Amino acid sequence: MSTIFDILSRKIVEWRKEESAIIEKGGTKVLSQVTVAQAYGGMRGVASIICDTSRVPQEQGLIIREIPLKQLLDKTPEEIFFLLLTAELPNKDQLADFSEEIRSRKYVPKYVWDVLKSMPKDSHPMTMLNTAILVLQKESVFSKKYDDGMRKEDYWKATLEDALNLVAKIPAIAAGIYRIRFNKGDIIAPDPAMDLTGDYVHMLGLGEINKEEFNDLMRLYLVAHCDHEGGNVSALTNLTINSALSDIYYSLSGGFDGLAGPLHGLANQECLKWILEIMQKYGNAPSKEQLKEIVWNTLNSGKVIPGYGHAVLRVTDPRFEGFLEFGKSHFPEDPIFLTVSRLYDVVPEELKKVEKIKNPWPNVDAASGSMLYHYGIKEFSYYTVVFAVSRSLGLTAQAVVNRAMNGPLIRPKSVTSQYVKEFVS
Ligand code: CMX
Repeated sequence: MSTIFDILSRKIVEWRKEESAIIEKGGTKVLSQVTVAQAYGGMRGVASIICDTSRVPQEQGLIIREIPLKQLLDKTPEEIFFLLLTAELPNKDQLADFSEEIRSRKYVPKYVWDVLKSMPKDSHPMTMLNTAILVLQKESVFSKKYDDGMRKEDYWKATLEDALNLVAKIPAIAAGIYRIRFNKGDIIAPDPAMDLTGDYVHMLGLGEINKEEFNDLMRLYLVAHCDHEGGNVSALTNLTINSALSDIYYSLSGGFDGLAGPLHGLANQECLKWILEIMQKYGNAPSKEQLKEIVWNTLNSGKVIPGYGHAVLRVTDPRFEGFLEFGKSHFPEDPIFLTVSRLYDVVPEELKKVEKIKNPWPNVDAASGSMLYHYGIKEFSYYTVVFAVSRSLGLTAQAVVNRAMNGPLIRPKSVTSQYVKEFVS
C-alpha cells in the first residue's frame, strides 16, 4: 500500500522538473501587465502567482485539478482533499488508507477546549476558530523540524503532517465551537469509526433532523467550498504568511481572518440576515415586486446585495447551482429556500442596471446559509465556520504544494501615489 507521503514524493519529483523546464524555456516571457488602474484596483486580473490546486475561469467557475466542480458534487471531502493534493482522485485502496490517516489524527487536546470555554460569551465563532488554530500552533511539526534544521526539500513533508492534523481536527473544533458558543450542552467526542462529514454532523449534535439528508448536505457543503484558486483574500493571505515559512497554523488562521470579512466568507451570514429581514417585512412569500423594492432599498442605502457579484466570476456560480438543486429536490416548499430562489429570479436583472457592477449573478453565499438554516442551524454567525471547515482542505493543500515547489517569499513591489502621479504625467 502506498501512503499519501509516498504518492506525493513521486509526483513532486516530476512537478519540480516540469517547473524548471517552464522557467528555463519561457522565464523571460511576459505573463501579465499591470495598469495604473489595476494597481489602484486591488490587482484584479493581474496574473502573477501560481496555484495548481484549482482554477476559476470567469465563464465556468471552479475547476479542481482540471475537473469541473459539477463532476465532483457526489464526492467526499476526503476524496477532494486527496485530489487537491495529488492532482488525481484516489482509487479504493488509496482512499481507505488516506481516510485512516485523517481519522487517526482527529482528537483535539484539552487545552484548546479550555481556551475556547474561557472566551467572552459574545465572541464571534470565526474568532473562536482562529484562536483555536493559533492555540494549536505549538503542535506544528513544521516548526519543530525547522528548529531542528530540517532540509529545504523536506519542508513539504512537515507541512503535509500539519495539513493532515489540521484538516482532521478542524471539524471537531468547529462542532465544539457551535456547542460552546450557542449553549448546546457538552462537547460531543469524535467517533473513531466515522468519516469527516459523518463525524462533523455527529459532533454538532443537532436534535431531530433527517440525519441522512443532512449528512448529504454537509458532504456537498464541504466539497463545494473547498478551494477557489490562489488570488482570493483567504488564499493569498495564507500563501503570503506561509511564504515567510510561518507554519500553516499561522497561515490558515490568517487566511481565515480574511474569510471572516463580509465581502468574502462572511457574506453567507449577511445573506441569511438579509433574507430574514425581507421575510420579517413581507412575510413568507414576498412577491417579485417586493423583492425588487428591497434590492433597490439596499443598494440606495449604500450596502451591497450579499451573495451576489464576484471578483472573478461572470456567470452564476456552479456552487450556487449545486445548492439550488439540492434545495429543489429536498425541500422545495421551505419558505426561506423559496425566497432564495425568487431572489435569483429578480436580483440579476436589477443588478444589470447598475453599470459599475461587473457580475450580477449569485455566488455560493447566496444559497448556502439557507441550506444550514433548513436543518436547524439557525445561528447564522456560525455559517462562515462551516465554510472554513471546507476551505481548510484547499488552503492546506495549496501550502503543501507551495512548499513542495520551494515557493518563494511573496514580496510584490509597492509604489507611492507620488511616484504614480509623476509616472502618468
Ligand atoms: N451589491 C452592490 N454593489 C456591488 C455588488 C453587489 N452585490 N457587487 C459589486 N458591487 C459594486 C462594488 O461594491 C463596486 O462598487 P464601488 O466601485 O463603489 O466600490 C463596484 O460594484 C464594482 O465591483 P466589481 O468589480 O463588480 O466587484 P469587486 O471585484 O470589486 O467585488 C465582491 C467583488 C464579491 C466583493 C462584490 O461583488 C460584493 O461585494 N458582493 C457582495 C458580497 C459577497 O457576496 N461576497 C462573497 C463573495 C464570494 C466569497 O468570497 O465568498
